[in-house]
Amino acid sequence: MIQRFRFGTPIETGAVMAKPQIFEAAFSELELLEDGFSTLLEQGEIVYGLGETVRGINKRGWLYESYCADEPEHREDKHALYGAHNFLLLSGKKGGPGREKPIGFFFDTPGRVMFDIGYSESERLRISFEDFSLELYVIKGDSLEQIVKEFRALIGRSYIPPRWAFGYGQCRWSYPTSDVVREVVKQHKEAGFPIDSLYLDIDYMERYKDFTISEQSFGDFDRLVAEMKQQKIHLVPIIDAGVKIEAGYDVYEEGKEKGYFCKDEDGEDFVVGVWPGKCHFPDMLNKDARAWFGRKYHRLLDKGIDGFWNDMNEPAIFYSEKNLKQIFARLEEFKKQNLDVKTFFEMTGLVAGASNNLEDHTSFYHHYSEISEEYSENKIRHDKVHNLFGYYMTKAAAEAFEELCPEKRILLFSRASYIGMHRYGGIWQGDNMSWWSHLLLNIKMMPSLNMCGFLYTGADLGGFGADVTEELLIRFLSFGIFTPLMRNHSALGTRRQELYLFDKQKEMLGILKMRYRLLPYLYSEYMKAALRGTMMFRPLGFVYEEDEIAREVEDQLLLGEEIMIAPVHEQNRTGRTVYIPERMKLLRFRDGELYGEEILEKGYVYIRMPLGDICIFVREGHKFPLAVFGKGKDCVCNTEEIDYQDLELLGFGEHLEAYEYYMDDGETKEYSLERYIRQL
Ligand code: MIG
Repeated sequence: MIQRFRFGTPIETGAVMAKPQIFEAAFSELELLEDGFSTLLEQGEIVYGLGETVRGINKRGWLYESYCADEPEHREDKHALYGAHNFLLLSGKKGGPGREKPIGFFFDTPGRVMFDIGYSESERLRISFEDFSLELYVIKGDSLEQIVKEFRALIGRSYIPPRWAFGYGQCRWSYPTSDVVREVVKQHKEAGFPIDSLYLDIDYMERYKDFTISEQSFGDFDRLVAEMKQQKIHLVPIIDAGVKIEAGYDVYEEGKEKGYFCKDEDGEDFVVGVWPGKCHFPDMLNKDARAWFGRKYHRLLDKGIDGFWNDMNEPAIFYSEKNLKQIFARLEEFKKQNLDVKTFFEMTGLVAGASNNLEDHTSFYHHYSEISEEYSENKIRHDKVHNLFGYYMTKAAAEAFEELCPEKRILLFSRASYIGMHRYGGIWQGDNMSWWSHLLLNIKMMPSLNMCGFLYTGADLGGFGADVTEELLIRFLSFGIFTPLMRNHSALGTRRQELYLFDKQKEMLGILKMRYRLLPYLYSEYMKAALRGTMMFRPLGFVYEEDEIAREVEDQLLLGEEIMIAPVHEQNRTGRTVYIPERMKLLRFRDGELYGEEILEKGYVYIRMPLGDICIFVREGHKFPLAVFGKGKDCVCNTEEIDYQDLELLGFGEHLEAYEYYMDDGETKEYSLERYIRQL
């Protein structure tokens, strides 16, 4: 059951599909404060939710903030990452003194929200708003899953990518020329690695101008796309949020002429510095600007491109022209001074503080077409709607695709997001590091994101910043084979992490092979989760609600109804302790082949997992499908070569439930649970 309450004068966000009637009875689920809400948390009560954030699956014990941030340091002392996902799910201990049943809350507002989850007071949850205006949805149900399902029905069906987007993708900031792209693909093929996509980072553009192609480095772009297509490789270019200010650049000229850019106080186009130098932000909240920006993607679609990633759309700001002027003026003063401890750090802080400066957010404005009826004008200051920018940039692209190629699925994912955007695209988990702790973070984020509707997601495998090691890369891949987005990406200046550059290629190949064998299952699970509004990845506490140990396990996940995974996420380990929440069968794979089976009883058990082994734990009474690569081939090269019909089934138990296998054409939008599910 969903109850809707309204506080203040909420700004529309476009998160929910249809708003239920406002609930008339007095609001009593949370205590009302001047600037938000509060409630006591009982001992052992779990707080799930918040999607893309730092720390655990259980969000208790920290202060989180919903304010989309260009945050390259995903450390546990941070409060916000790129997304704003204001959904919480409280799960008390069965038979505990507090709330008898689980309860969900969606705080729908586009501005800043603070979630103090047992930080200031360990037994208290406090949610406060910079602007206490919101639509609040309270969701009650008997189980966590039921609540998630109702919430997901409220916010609408998750984005569905083309099936090829479940293949392995390789990225690097940057592959600087089309010949380098060719070479990277060639190397993968020669080493026998299956691969479906190659990502283009900012250097394919001419001076970082959106929707242009560098004549110098990618002059043969059309030929490149054609060649890649022949090899079944999809090229996926990046699109940035800022449009370069440059006379004669048509996107700039048009946007300026039509008034489609965000404005400063005086109504002038607001100037920010990002990659290309000085830029304007297209006003993604203005529907005409959005339609205009979205249609620009056709330039690349026309060239045969069928996937995009939207970056820097929190939006990230290196500096604003206005602030930079002030900084330079202050530096002139510093120049004349004898800098002491105070003034020296003031000076360095001044420059370092230029990026993503919050003052800049209060210096520009949107013309928000759908702001809500209560507002007499459409003009709104950016900070009030900050969390919608990336969402509406992605919506711009998705709506244009709907118009330009309505039949075809286009791959689309974004860095910034808000709930609602999950209908238009996926997200990648941003600039993580080649750190072991970030592999663990990746694991923990999956179910939290799934609750909020984000199903198509994954982290930069191997880690984006810092230097990877072979071992970390292998462990990242060993988990990454289960995530819908499986992309290896790394930053400029870090160690290269293309798989063919390492010694243990045999292990890596075996892991990738396993990904492709799992594809029918992963795709089927994805589609069912999208079409039914369920989660592909669940924390153990969702299923074993009464098992106190299971409720605390955060480095193992359930995938679908059938299997559990327990990745190694620490260095120099040849195995790990796994909590088995019910009798299960361990299946051990190497080189993509099953080579060991073991029945495990409930409880803790140490499992050997040497590099290259993939361990899958099957729940009793269940089975799941794997692709078979026969006909003289011990591996496939891409998602197209997989036989999605002739499958091997692996299960555990005497009486096996039929597996509901969903399989459609993977390209068009004719999804249908009735038509495409078969019982295996
Ligand atoms: O701040 O385009 O998260 O994936 O490689 C760097 C360069 C800008 C940030 C993205 C990252 C991408 C990088 N971009």
